Parts: sequence; C-alpha cells; structure tokens
Amino acid sequence: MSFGDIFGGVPEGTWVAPGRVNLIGEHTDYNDGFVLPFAIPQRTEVAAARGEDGVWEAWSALTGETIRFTVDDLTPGAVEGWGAYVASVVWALRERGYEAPGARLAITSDVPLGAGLSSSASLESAVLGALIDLGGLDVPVEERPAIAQLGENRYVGMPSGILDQSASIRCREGHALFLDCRSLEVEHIPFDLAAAGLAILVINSNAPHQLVDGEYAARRASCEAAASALGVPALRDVPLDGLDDALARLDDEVLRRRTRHIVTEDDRVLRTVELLRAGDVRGIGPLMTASHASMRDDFEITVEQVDVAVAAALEAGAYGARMTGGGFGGCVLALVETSAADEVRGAVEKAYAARSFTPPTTFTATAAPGAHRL
Ligand code: GAF
Repeated sequence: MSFGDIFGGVPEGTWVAPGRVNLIGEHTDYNDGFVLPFAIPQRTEVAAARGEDGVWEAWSALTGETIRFTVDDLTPGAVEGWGAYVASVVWALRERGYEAPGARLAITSDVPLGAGLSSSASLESAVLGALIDLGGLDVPVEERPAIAQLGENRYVGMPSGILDQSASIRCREGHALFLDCRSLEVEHIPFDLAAAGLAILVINSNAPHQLVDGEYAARRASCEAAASALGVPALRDVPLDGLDDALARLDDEVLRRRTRHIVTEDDRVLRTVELLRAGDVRGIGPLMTASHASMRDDFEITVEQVDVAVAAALEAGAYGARMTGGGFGGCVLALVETSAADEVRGAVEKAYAARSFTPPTTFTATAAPGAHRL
C-alpha cells in the first residue's frame, strides 16, 4: 500500500526520520546533562501532501488504520493511540506559534516498537519535517526537537527528555551527536566504526516492558527532588569532585544512588567524547560497561534479560556493553571487533536459551543520517 492507494493522487514528498541508539548518557537529558546518541538506519517514512485546511488524515502501515482529526481535536487527550503522536506535532507547532497546514500522511516504519529505539520520536520527527516543509514554515532545525518533545510531554503525556527527538532530527551520518541538553549546543563526533574494524551489536532483549511510564516518571521525580534538596537547578550542576559532599547532604539512600548515577554518567559521556575525538574507539568500552553497572545498581532501571546480555557479551570478548534507552527492557549495545560479532551474538543467544528467555534479536548498527526529505 502506498499514499496513492490510501488517499489517491501522488504525495508532494516523502520525509524520513530515524530511530536511535544512545551510545552513553542515560537519563541525563532531563537533568540538563550530556548525551551521545547516533541515528540508526531503521526509520519512519511519511509520504505526504497538503489537504483541507484544519484537517489531518494519517494512515499507518503498521495498523492498517486511517485516522482523521481536525483543529477541534487539538486538545491533549482528544486523539489517542498512535494518532496522538501525529496530533501532538500539529498541537506543539501551534503552541509555538506555527500554523501547520492540513495534510494527508501515509506512514511506514521499520523501527522496532517498544525496543527503546525511539520509534515514537522518529514518527514525531518525520511528521514534523513533513508539516514544516508542506506549510513553508520557517522553523530553525535547532528548535525542532523541543517542539516534538513538547508534543510528547503535553499532548501524549510522556515526561521524556530531549534526547530522542534531538537524535532523530540532528544526527549526521557517520557521526555521534554530542548534545548539551541545557544549552542545546551540539558537536558532531566522527564515529566510523567500520574504519576501525569495529561494530556495535544491538541486542534487543525482547524483555516484556513493565511499568515503564510510571518508573520513568519516578526516576525523573527523584532527580528533581535531589536537585532541589541540594539547592541546584539540576543534577548537572553537581560537579564530580563535589559528589561525595553532595551525597553526604542527602539523607535519602535512594536519592543518593540516583544522584551518583547522573553525576558519574555525565562524566562518562565527557570522557567518551574525549576518547572519540582522539580516535580511540576501543577505549570507550570500559566506560560503556561502567555506565551499565551504574544503571543497574544506582539508577535501578535494568532487568535480568539486559544484565544477562551485557555479561554474556563481555565474556565473549566485547570491549564494552550497556543497555541503551530508558530501561526496563529494550536493547543492549556491545562494542565488538567486526570479526567477533557472530561469536558475541551466539554467546548471548546461548545465555538466553539456558535461562529459557525469549530469544534476543540482533543487528549491527551504523551511524545513519538524521531526519530529511527524500
Ligand atoms: C527515554 C526518554 F525518552 C529520553 O528522553 C531519555 O531520558 C532516555 O529514555 C534515557 O536516557 O528514551
């Protein structure tokens, strides 16, 4: 099925936006800290044309369903399900003073759903690109992630940070995106794994997601409570060399653990960036593994399947391995010699089989381009 089968006629264009993996820097985004994602080749594609003013129609190949909403539905809660992500973009554009043109949108995607690879942000970002171009709206690229995030926060109701939309919109092929989530300044860090004889194996744990939204919101609330108790705007403002003092001032053990994760994770991002700038890709392995331990022990967002995948990958010779994304399931990244990828994959599969886990699915990731018009 294509745009013509659904709506008739031809689209005015096709806009794409990728999913992402985050190399390092987890849950640091809403703490005003640092992240280092790269875009993956899996992406959402939106073939689109202008339509009647104030009316939006969207078809999804994933559900086979066409939804329709109008300006009267631009209040949070009025459109639900996957359509909410489409409506959220129209709503957020308006909130920021941009009038989205009425449009017909045919949406396909090969970003795995519910795997922590930002299928939602890729949908929002592709729709955003389509509406901006169809409407001839002058929205600077630096402002676009915050618009998509606003829609997700307030229209969809997910309290996510700005990592996923920034990655989907601002990443560049062959580069990781070093983003300061406070200033929103970016640096594109060359990340050519193949040239170094390396690969990132992405291992989808296929663990069932449980309590994800509530746990995410709880982590965010804990970080905000810790920052407030410490009298800083955000945990990013606690320096690494002041961490012990800060921890001594928190009387809640959970808040101490959450704070330690964020402060040390920001430092790991900065050290990863330094190593990549110096061309030492293998050197980032131990930082990835330390990040995983911090997410497991201090931030408490991993599950058994991801811990087993990390341990099996390391035992099979990965330079480093860590869960990527929000947690409670999702994917693990393992940094491996290209020649060792099959062996590491096999070791994880064996470890899963021994525990009767649902088998993992894997792919090797390359750093793909961010959102663009085809
Ligand atoms: C999810 C959120 F959407 C991001 O904003 C980020 O907080 C991430 O979890 C954890 O780093 O993907």
